[in-house]
Amino acid sequence: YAQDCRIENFQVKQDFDRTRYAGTWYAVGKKDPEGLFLLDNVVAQFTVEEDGKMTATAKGRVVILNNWEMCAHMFATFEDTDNPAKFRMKYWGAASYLQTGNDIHWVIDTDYDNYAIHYSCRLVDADGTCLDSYSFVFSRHPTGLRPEDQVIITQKKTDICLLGKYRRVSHNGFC
Ligand code: ODT
Repeated sequence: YAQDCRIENFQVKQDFDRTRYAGTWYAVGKKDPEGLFLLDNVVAQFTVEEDGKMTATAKGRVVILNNWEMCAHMFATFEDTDNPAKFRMKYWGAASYLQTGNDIHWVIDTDYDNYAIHYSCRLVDADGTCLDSYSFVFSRHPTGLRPEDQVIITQKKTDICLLGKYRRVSHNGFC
C-alpha cells in the first residue's frame, strides 16, 4: 500500500499539556528544511507565561553570510489553534541578521520527561503532502535518547514520512 503522507492526516500528541512540556529540551536529531539555519548545539527552552501562552527561546550554532559562525539566540511566541498540539510559531533572532519567520509547529509525540518529536511544514503541495519540512527530535538529556525512546521515535519518523531524513545534532559546548 502507499503510505498516506498528507500532513493533515499526521497524528499529533493527544491532549498535549504545555505545562508538562515546559523546560529545557536538547535537540538530538534534525531533519533540515531547505536553506537550513540551526546546525548543532541546539537547545530549546519552553515556558508557559502567566496568560497561559507558550513561548520559547532557543540557541544553536549557525553559519551566516556563508562563513561567519556564531551562536544564534532565538525567540518564539506560539499561537494556539483548535488542536492543543498544533501551534503557529512566530520567531525572530536576538540580532537582525538572524532568521525570522512564521511556521506551523506541531508536537507529534512526547512523554514530557524524556523525548519529544516536533514537525513543521513550510510548503504544502497540491496533493496535501509536504514539499519543505523540518523536524526536531528532542531529549531532556544532552546525552541523547534512551533505547526505549529511540524505538518510539523511529516509529514516529515513519508516520510523518521522514524516516532516514534525519541527522544527529551534536553538543560540543559551542553555545
Ligand atoms: O534550523 C532550521 O533550519 C529551521 C528552524 C528555524 C526556526 C528556529 C526558530 C527558533 C525560535 C525559538 C524557539 C524555539 C523552539 C523551538 C522548537 C522547535 C522548532 C524550531
